[in-house]
Amino acid sequence: ILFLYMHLQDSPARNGLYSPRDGERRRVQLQPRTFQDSSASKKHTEREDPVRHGYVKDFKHADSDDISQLGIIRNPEDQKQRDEGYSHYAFNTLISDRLSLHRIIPDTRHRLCQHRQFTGSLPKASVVICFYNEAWSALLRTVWSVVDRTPSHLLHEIVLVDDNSDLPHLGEELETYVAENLPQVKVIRTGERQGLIRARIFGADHATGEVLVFLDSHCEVNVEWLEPLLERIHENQTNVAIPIIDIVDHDTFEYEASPLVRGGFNWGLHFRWDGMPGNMLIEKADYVRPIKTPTMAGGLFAMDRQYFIAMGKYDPGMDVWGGENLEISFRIWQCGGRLEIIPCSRIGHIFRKRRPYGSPGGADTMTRNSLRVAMVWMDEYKEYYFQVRPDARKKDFGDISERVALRRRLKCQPFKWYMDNVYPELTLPNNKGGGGWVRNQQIKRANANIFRAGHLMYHGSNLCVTSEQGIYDKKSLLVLGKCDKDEQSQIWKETEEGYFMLAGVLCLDIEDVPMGRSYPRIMKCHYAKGSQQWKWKGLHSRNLLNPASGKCLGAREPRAGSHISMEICNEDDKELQFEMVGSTG
Ligand code: UD2
Ligand code: MN
Repeated sequence: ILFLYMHLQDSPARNGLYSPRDGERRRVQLQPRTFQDSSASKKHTEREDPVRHGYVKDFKHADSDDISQLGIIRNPEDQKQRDEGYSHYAFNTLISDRLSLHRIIPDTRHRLCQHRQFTGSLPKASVVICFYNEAWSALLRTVWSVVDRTPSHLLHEIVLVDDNSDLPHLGEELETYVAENLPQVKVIRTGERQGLIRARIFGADHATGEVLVFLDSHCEVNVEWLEPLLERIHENQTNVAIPIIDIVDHDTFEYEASPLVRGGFNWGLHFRWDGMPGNMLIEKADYVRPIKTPTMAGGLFAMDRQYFIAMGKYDPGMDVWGGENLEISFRIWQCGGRLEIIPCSRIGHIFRKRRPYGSPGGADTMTRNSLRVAMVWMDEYKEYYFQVRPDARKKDFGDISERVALRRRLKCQPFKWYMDNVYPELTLPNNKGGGGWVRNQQIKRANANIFRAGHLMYHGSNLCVTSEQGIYDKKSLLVLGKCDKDEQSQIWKETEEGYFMLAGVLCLDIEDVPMGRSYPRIMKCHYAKGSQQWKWKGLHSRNLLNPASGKCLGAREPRAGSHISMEICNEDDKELQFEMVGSTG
């Protein structure tokens, strides 16, 4: 690999590709491949099959309704491909490579979204996709899904921005493939690793469509994904439109609908999903209307290009990953725009368990970037960030004078305005009473109709019910973990109907074991009661009952790391006592 890397660095073809000053599409002179017997060239032929034939040899129906076979390991080579895929890309590339680049995915939109008419005068979009060392099949499936599911009169172009990847297939092979198959696509290269934030600025600078749409390099857009986004921007140039982000399972590649959730953040300045306040979803039509959201996850959104420029693009002082999503969210709201989730637009995204790349020099870019957000946009509220992250106080965040000047020039609102008008649900850390977490019982009275959210705490301990594998991993079991208010895999939303959603994404459920001990786990929410419905048992007791199984949540060993299990309910049993200790109403 090192050899290939050095080879690529030296290769004239590579150096002759697009640099930041040279974004125009042009054909690259082809160099003979010199790594003929490497596995890369072998994969090359395999990779081409899905495009030409719709599936890879031996796997005849690689569409979403029949992907269960695709993970089968037939020989040591398959095993190797799978293992290497996980280590390079953090998802199952064995399946991704076998799956059609044109696979059909379930239409996850609400019924009311179907058969809608759009005005004929929607603006055209430039779709900007930045990538760094992305898997071939995931990148190309992203591109093809856009080509396949976007009316050509709305697709101005697709701009693929290579952020100086060092994998061989993303070099001239990609260039050739695009030249032969994808006339809508232009490939540009940053020439030096910029990180996703500057790579997006670079991509936007080379785009010429009326509207910019940003996508990650491992997405699949769904039916009629673009029209509702464009419609909203067409109505008002200062609307920034966000799709619902569906989940493409990183292990199985199943495509799953996400529930309707909004973007929020916590005082550690981490993005989080918030359940919808109950009063926002009353009529059926509420599930399809634009929904105002305090923040965006970051990766997928549409924005008028001139507006993007006028609003100061992104903060170019931010490196690699993190923070830019809150920065652009605060900026849009505080400077007169509007951030909305458009429920009729759905895009699948592979949520990986870990990020498969680092930053140059291994720097903690998230903290540095968050500091810039705090210093430029948050006024006195930045103190709450420092309360949660005292270590950040002494860290370097570079020069922010241009962003401060931008804020002044755009005459933006103070952060307090944002808190009061856009995100009043966010409570301050340690507020009132100073005792850390507020007991949920009190919150419930104040907001009788709204779900409650917070930690599901092992009664009287400092241990909280925690997902073992993060918030997106379907089937993850639960363990006791030290309570941490920034830990998304501990934040449960209890809805009125008795569903417990972890970070607003997956639902508390139980394993389907007919006899013997069973364990709770998190699963896709189906909202059909059954094993996903829970009930606090008795008046004063704190047993959490799962009526479908007749059992209660329990922890056999009251120590961090031990698994939560389902036990015979017993209101006096200490090991079965839990309570909600919450933050927001
Ligand atoms: C989320 C966002 C992501 C970004 C990030 C915070 C979604 C679905 N994803 O994390 O878009 O806002 O939060 O910063 O909302 N990339 C580069 N150069 C780099 C590193 C990454 O071009 O140095 C590309 C990468 O290949 C990918 C995109 O940037 O296409 C986003 O990166 P990610 O997928 O690792 O971020 P994710 O989804 O964990
Ligand atoms: Mn991503």
